[in-house]
Amino acid sequence: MDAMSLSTIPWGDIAAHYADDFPIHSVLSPNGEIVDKQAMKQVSDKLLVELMEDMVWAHVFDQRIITLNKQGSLGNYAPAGGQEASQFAALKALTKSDLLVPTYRDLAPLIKHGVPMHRAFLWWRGHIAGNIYPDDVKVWVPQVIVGATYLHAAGAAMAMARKGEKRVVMAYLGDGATSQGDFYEGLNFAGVFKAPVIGIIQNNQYAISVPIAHQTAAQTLAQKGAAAGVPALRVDGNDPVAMYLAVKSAREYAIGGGGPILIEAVTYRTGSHTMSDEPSRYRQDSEVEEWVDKSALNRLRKLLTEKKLWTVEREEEIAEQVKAEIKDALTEMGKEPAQKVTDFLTVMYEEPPANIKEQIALYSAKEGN
Ligand SMILES: Cc1ncc(C[n+]2csc(CCOP(=O)(O)OP(=O)(O)O)c2C)c(N)n1
Repeated sequence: MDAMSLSTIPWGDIAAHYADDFPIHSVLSPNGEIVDKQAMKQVSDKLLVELMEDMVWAHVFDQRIITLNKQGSLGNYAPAGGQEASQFAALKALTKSDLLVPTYRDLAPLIKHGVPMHRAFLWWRGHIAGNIYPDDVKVWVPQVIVGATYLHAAGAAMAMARKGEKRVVMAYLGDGATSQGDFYEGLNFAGVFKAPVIGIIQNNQYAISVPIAHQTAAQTLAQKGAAAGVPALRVDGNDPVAMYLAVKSAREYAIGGGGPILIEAVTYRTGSHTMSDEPSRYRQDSEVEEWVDKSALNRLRKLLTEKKLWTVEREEEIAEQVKAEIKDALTEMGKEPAQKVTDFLTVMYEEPPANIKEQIALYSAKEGN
């Protein structure tokens, strides 16, 4: 903005100015053309193929879980179709020692980061065993409290920084989550204490039925980072190359002691909020079709097919592999003993208070423990 005199203050222009500072960055255009040749040089063909494999895995997984939900084999589910690049290309930039803090919509990435698939399924069924992960898997159980992923991640990252650990925390959160107090509190702490936390705001345009325009008067979500002194970037969340490079660079910055980075991934949820939601009540089919056209899968498929690095057969092979993995995980899930009420009561406290002890006794008798 030009220097301004207080004789006439253009308030409207000031608000618009924030948005100008946060344009959407991309490397691949919506139809898969390279728009940032310099950035493209930083990614090998091998990496591009791996990104595609991951995203196809995620997409098939999502569709299969939706079907299993409809058949009653699995509990409720929050579809993530359309968000493959925001989730998986971001994840690709981490190492297995980095901590992932996911939401209820990030079931597929948490499996990719090492959580056994049957544990993730047990979590969705509300089974207590779904909260127990192997020690070497650096993932926290999915967070249902909207906005809390960022607060917890900031705390974990502050601890890592104090211990001098060379790793980062990556937290996913939604556009709606950026309206929550937890988010602002976490952001403020992260900024002050230079916590190595990368926040991935998956701006999928809706918080259940609330569109982004009704969520906030801010024109971008990235600018919320600036208010806390946290460097922020707005990235095309359907561009896997842009997402990967942004997170890779953010990780290096955070590990180097720079502190937190906030990334707004501008994307779209093509499916329903959860399996109990009916999106046709709040959005038009034409809007969904428009976003599907510029999906991450379509973009990268086009680019890789032109480079002769991708085939329909490879895609079918991955689909079969995902289905087999899901089948095995369902079998494994079936081996878990049925959930008991006492299971919940006994893990809550090291030394249960009197009323909980009473309940444990009551349910132990009922359940014949
Ligand atoms: C603190 C809190 N308030 C309300 C809810 C109910 N709720 C569940 S999901 C959701 C919408 C969240 O939207 P967003 O953060 O954009 O994430 P998305 O679901 O789109 O991935 C709401 C309001 C909740 N889980 N937690």
